[in-house]
Amino acid sequence: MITKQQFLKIAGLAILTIGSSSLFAASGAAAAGNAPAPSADGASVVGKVKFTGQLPQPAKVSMNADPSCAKLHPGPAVSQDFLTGSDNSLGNVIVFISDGLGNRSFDVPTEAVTFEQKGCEYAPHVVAVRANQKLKMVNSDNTTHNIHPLPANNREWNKAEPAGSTMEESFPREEIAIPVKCNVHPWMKSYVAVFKHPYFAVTGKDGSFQLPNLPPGDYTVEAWHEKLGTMTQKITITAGQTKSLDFTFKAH
Ligand SMILES: [Cu+2]
Repeated sequence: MITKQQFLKIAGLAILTIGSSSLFAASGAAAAGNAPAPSADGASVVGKVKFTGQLPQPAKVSMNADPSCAKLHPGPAVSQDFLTGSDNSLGNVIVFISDGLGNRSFDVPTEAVTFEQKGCEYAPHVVAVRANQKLKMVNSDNTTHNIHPLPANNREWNKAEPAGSTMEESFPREEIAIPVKCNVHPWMKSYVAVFKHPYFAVTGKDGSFQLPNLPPGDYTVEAWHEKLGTMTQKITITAGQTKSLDFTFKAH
């Protein structure tokens, strides 16, 4: 049995040996941010996000207002704000370096990050991109959706997207995170986080994350959850070191 994280690690190492950083970035985009090119003294922060206490049960979502959506869900659809796994692990958390990178600048990946509307839900529910990186929005449904980001630090826009179509947009400024809604289907909500650097990850339901290829230094690492807020921890890492760091959110 091999976990997704182990797979990504192995895949990353395999690609490292053939020396292609662009392939690594493409394969790691969903789970590990846009991994920067490996460097000899690169350090890593790895860990897990958990919660204590009792989280609310995921709210049931009625899609009856649009029968084409409702028929895609034989069972009840549920909101994705609390994605949990066994062992109190917490998904849909963005873990990122919030301070310590100084004035370093990083090339923007040429690959787009895909953000899908499928079953009248956004997939993934929380997506992260780099500033000025293309966000490719795909409507895989047989109904018209509408994508309406409500940013505080970027330009607001609001576009209808016909069934089966694709469009691209980008956000020029860092913002963690921009709420996105669909004006056609009021239950559709998601978040897009925009980073000016590549050191971020969005947890899956197993709560695990990794921030690879960090230059040695002193950093603040932040974890963000749409309902539970943010937590920060300070770390110092030396060249080549792998440091473990866990975050535990209190349910309230
Ligand atoms: Cu919609």
